[in-house]
Amino acid sequence: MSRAAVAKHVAALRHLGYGIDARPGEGYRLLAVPDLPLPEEVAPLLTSRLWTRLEGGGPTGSTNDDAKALARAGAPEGLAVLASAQTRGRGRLGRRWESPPGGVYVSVLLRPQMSPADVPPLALAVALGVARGVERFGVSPTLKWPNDVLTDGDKLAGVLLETAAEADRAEWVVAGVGLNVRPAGARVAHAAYLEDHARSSVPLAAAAAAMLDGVAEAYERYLGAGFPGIRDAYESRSALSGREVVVRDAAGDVTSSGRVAGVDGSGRLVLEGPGGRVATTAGEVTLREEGADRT
Ligand code: BT5
Repeated sequence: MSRAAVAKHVAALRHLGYGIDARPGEGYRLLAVPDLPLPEEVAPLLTSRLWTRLEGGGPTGSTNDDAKALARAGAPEGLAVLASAQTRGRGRLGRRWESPPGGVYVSVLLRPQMSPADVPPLALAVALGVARGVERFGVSPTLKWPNDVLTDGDKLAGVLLETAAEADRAEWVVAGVGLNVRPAGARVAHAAYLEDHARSSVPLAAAAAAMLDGVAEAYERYLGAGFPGIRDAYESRSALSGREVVVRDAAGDVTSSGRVAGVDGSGRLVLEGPGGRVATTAGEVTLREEGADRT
């Protein structure tokens, strides 16, 4: 490599936030690595082979939008778009996902060979994967059906699944995860932060890699054995088991209520109510003993 080429790469790395000392006649010295989920930092930490292409790492609008554009352009399964902050982070049903610096925002592109009906439980698999991934930092998250990862009842991470399907086959699935690692300034209401519960500080690249490895493992188990393959792992972390809950639809109307008996082999939430057992495929769950404003 020519000197000019090296200088160009060094300039690009400095632009990303790397601290690099240059001494004429001696060479370069790496002084500081930016605390960002940059592909260059995340890739060496990954153990899963699923993630073959990492993109982004800085601020963006929404990693789900970025990944969806790449999905439509034909990108293969195994793409992951990373961001350090988002200006248009989205939750489900048009809700906002607060995405300040100090969090990790990731969207992965999956192309599972499955019918569209088998796609929604993937949100549970992804949430489980995130929980298992961050357990390596000494945290023990719980799962709130369908897509929340909690610690002490507050939301550590959320999952947003978006998909395109043909009549009998999913074409692509973009699974977006927002994970709060540490607060940057004001705390988000009812948010939990990984570093508040971890053994030590967590670099954002390490958080991203843990999440990606966890998601890959849960996804592969779901592909291999369906929801029954991850059901025990999901149930053992469920924050809802045995709790009295109310389920509402997108319009806010109550669709069912009762005591949570568990999650069935299709990933549905099973409630025991006055009229017997009811399985729910979608909805917003609120604990009865909490205020209705808690998610
Ligand atoms: C979710 O929605 O939990 C899915 C969040 C997915 C975000 C990721 S980030 C990467 C990718 N790119 C995107 O644009 N999105 C995905 P939902 O279940 O609808 O929860 C949304 C609710 O969570 C909001 O209405 C708030 O009450 C709360 N909330 C917003 N930001 C939060 C945060 N940072 N931490 C905890 N709770 C938050």
